[in-house]
Amino acid sequence: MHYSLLQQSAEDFAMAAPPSPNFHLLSDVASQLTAVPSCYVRRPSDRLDLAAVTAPGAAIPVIDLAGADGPDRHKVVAAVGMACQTAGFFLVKNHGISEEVMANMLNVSREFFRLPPSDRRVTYSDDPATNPRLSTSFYPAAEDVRCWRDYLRLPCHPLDDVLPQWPPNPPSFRPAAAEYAAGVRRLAHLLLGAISESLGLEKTFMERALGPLDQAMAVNYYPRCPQPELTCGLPEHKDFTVITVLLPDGVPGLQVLLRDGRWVAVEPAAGELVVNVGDQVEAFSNGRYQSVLHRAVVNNETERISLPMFFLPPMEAVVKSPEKLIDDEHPRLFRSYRLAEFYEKFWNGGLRTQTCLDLFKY
Ligand SMILES: O=C(O)CCC(=O)C(=O)O
Repeated sequence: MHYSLLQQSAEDFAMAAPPSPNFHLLSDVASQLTAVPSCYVRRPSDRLDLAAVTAPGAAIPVIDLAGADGPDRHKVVAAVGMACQTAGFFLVKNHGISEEVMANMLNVSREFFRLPPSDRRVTYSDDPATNPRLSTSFYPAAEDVRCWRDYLRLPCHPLDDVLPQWPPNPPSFRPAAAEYAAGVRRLAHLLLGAISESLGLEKTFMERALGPLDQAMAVNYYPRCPQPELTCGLPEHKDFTVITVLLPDGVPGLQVLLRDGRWVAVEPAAGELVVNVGDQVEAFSNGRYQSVLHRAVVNNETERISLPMFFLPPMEAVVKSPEKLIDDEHPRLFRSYRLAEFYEKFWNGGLRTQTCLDLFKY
């Protein structure tokens, strides 16, 4: 199948009807491509100016969470509040997830994308409502140009209910992913407590107001790309989450837009996780903390894997900034909405809706 696919022209590649559930996957053909098919080529005006990207540095703060439950908690809370207010992205260390658990998660993700298509046994779907799903690009139905990415999307909560739906192969996938997902959930509670306190609210206020957190992971797989300057792993976008916690594999690729308009590369040290504020914290905090544009670039040397864990309010939650955060200097910025409404608008806009939250502004 792959040979006939490669003999097709680039246009055929874009337009052909799927003869099998795995037809669409870039990872099945990328290693045999010597040029980027036209369906992945961005318009010249949309191509990324990679030479203008600032090298990683102090712009993305590193927060040591070791003291989060001790007498120095106020320092951790202040650092988290400052990071949310400035970059909107930060790195965390001493976060409670062991290097072994993170390495196992990365290994099983790599192994998953190396399985022959017939062994992946997960439903291929372009429908964001299908979970788990193995898919490609971002949302092919709403895109003119595809992203150089495949991904596996896994619901992660409640673990006992969702685990039987996860891929059975490789056999170590489920135990490794379950241990990692449970660890990141503990970290998310810690971070939301710190964010809530940094806004002058009780530690549990934000989580109680938003409802029991939903949790889903993406296993992003960006194959090596023969012409990375023509395409993009994921174009700039904001996350519709409360927060996102991303496990990197050490290959550079994540870039974040700073408040001063510069793009900066994010390159965490070994063991660090990347955290970012999503649209729901922006709405809840009445704009004090803002969701930030970020993107993933690809390269012509090696594949890259990234594992964002998305934390969301439940679909029926009403997202609304509390009265305590509204005053004459901070008038209410967003109308309240149900998460389900936000979710639908986000996916229908594809990544072209970089700022879905604008649709809810007064
Ligand atoms: O791959 C990355 O570093 C970024 C991933 C991302 O932004 C996403 O999956 O939404």
